[in-house]
Parts: sequence; C-alpha cells; structure tokens
Amino acid sequence: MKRLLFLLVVLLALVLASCGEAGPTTNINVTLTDFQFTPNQFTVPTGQEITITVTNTGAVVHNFIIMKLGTTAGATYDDDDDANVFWAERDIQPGGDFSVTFTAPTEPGEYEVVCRTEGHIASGMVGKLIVVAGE
Ligand SMILES: [Cu+2]
Repeated sequence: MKRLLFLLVVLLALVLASCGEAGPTTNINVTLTDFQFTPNQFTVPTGQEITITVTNTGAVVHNFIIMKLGTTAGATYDDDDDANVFWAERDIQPGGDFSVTFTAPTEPGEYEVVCRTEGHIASGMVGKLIVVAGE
C-alpha cells in the first residue's frame, strides 16, 4: 500500500512537471548571448498580450524578430525578409535589459524567431514561437 502511494505521488509530480513545461505563457524571458536565444522555444496563447523581457548579455547587438507564419528568414536575414516580419525588437544593445509587449498571432502554429545581425542565424540565433489556441 505504501509503495502504491509512493508511485502515485511520483506520477502526480511527473504530470505536474510536464504541464508546467508545456503550458502557454504570456510572459517570456529571453537571454541573448553570442550567439543564442536562451531559451530558444516559447509557447504562447493566440491573440493575447505577451510581455517579453529581453536581456542581452552578449558583446554585440542582437535582435528578436518573429517571422510571419509559414515564412523563414533562411540562412541570412536580408532586406527582403522585412516584409515577412510579424513583430520585432531590433538593435538590442549589449547590456540591454527591458520589457516590451506584443500581441500574439491569432493563428496557431510555429513561428520562426531570428536575429538579423549579419551571420547570427548561421551561428545559431534561431528560435521558435509556438502559438497555441487559447482556452
Ligand atoms: Cu544576434
């Protein structure tokens, strides 16, 4: 009996842990380094106001650019990609630490997140915004 109870507690803990990880959030905290988004995957609910807190701990300027659904900046971000931007916080200076808000897309799906500084996509500054239907 004791063992069964232990098993149930473990199972419950696992379920709770996985919920916390997968659930959508309206608060994103992202750290920009040379050359990564940490974390590099964000899950948000459709159409809600999202507060994003950005910290650039790298030595160079970075960007947080959300591409429109179904588009990609490819291996390098160039001027043509501007037309495909859903939302962007550009030219985040080293040491920069602030919060901004944007409204999440109303269409669920996976949106590419990139840094437009030259060479940064190729170096690994790519992420994913996962938009899920709100409850
Ligand atoms: Cu960058």
